[in-house]
Amino acid sequence: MTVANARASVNDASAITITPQSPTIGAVIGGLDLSCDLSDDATAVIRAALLEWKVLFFRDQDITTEDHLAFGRRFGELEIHPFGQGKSGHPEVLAIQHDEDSPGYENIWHSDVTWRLQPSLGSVLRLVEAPDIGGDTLFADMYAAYEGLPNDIKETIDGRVARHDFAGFRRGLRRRGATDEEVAEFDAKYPNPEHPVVRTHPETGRKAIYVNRAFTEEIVGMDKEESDALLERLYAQASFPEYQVRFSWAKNSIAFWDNRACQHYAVSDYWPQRRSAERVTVIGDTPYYDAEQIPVETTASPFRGAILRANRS
Ligand SMILES: O=C(O)CCC(=O)C(=O)O
Ligand SMILES: [Fe+2]
Repeated sequence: MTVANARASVNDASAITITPQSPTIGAVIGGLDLSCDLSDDATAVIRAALLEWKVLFFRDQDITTEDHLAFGRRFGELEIHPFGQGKSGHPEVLAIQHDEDSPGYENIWHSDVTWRLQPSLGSVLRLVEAPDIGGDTLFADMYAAYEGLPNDIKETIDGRVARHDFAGFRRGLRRRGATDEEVAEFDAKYPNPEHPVVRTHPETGRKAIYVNRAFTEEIVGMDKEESDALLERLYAQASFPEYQVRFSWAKNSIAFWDNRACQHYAVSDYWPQRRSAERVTVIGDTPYYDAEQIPVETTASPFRGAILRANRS
């Protein structure tokens, strides 16, 4: 992979291989060199694979920051994270670094930035420095998690909305000495959005659980006890291995996930080793619930696993 003539050649769709990593979620993509541009056809194949497998993995992508940004932009406009650390000179590149002095904290099931009115479509994360061992990331198929719920819970949550907040980041602001006025500015800029508890995916029409332990505060219109108990039950869905895939990173591995269809959990088991990653994030649309939208057929759907123990009475 040479950088000098990096954008001279183009990836063609015919070379792409897609290797599933579990029955419903995760596929390794081969045949692409992301230091080269994607043709329109190749972009369409990757987009379709993302919709089908919810998270795509790429290996050995020794690419520049420009290449990383160019790949992300093939799928939409990129966001700037208001609280995270941007890479110097590249505000759309979020630097996620952990070491002895800064242990990983993304070890909580979540979908990114659901405290935004328009949470991201997806993220493209590239590992820049891998620990010797550990530091895997798990992804959970939230369509399968929804499909695996007992009918009475589905009936209770369909059409409901939940309130989201950036509470963890607000605590971080306060720790770093932000004034009340500064915090109030962020509160005004990112007012608590209400998103559907069950989200209809805008491209597949499939239904996914769209509450997460990191950013969801409460289900609107329920008393607190009832809302807390129901949220706990929904959060538990992401934790079942039947809905998951686990990715072991190496330097220059990339994961591209659909934030509307899956949640992720970065295992924080490598401390005090160093792990360093860079993320570009594609802006998404306003989440909605539409009971009538007809889901598209995919080979990876629907979830056909055994009934989970949690559903047995
Ligand atoms: O470091 C990782 O593997 C994932 C961290 C994370 O939650 C993210 O990049 O959104
Ligand atoms: Fe995340």
